[in-house]
Amino acid sequence: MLSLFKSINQLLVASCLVMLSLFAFSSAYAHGHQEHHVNQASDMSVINGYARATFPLAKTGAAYFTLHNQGDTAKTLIGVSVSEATASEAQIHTTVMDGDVMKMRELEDGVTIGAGEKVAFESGGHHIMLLGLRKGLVEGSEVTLTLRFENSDELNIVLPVKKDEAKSHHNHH
Ligand SMILES: [Cu+2]
Repeated sequence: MLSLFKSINQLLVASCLVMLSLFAFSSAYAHGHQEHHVNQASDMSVINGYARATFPLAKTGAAYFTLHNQGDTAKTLIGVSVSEATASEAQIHTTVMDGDVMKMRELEDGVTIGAGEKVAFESGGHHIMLLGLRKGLVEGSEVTLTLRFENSDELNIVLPVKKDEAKSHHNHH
């Protein structure tokens, strides 16, 4: 009788250990899963970003920056959103020549930044187009953008609104 009691006790201890290890395993799994969902595009840095100041009634504007992918895998920027207080929509654009005419086109497949590479979004090339501006873009204010990458990585950036330096510099000549 005593030996039976002893073995039941051992069984309980053993099953308790199994449950403990299962619990540890499942919480570790949940933790890893959670981290994947809040993944920030931390390998991506934004250099020299700004949005170009417009006149107050302007309905479209543009934002420029350079993306530097410091990670070891290529990343694709697939979309951009803009705070609703600023504009109704943001699109990834590129500039193409149609004969002698410069035209802008939406890049619906996004832009891939290779591992270790930099891609410039600049006047006359790729840029972020802001559509449906509420009050234009006032010099000295800020624009908040969310850059969305493949694998649900996101990067929030705050850009200053500035006069186009390249253009005003060019006007001096
Ligand atoms: Cu554009």
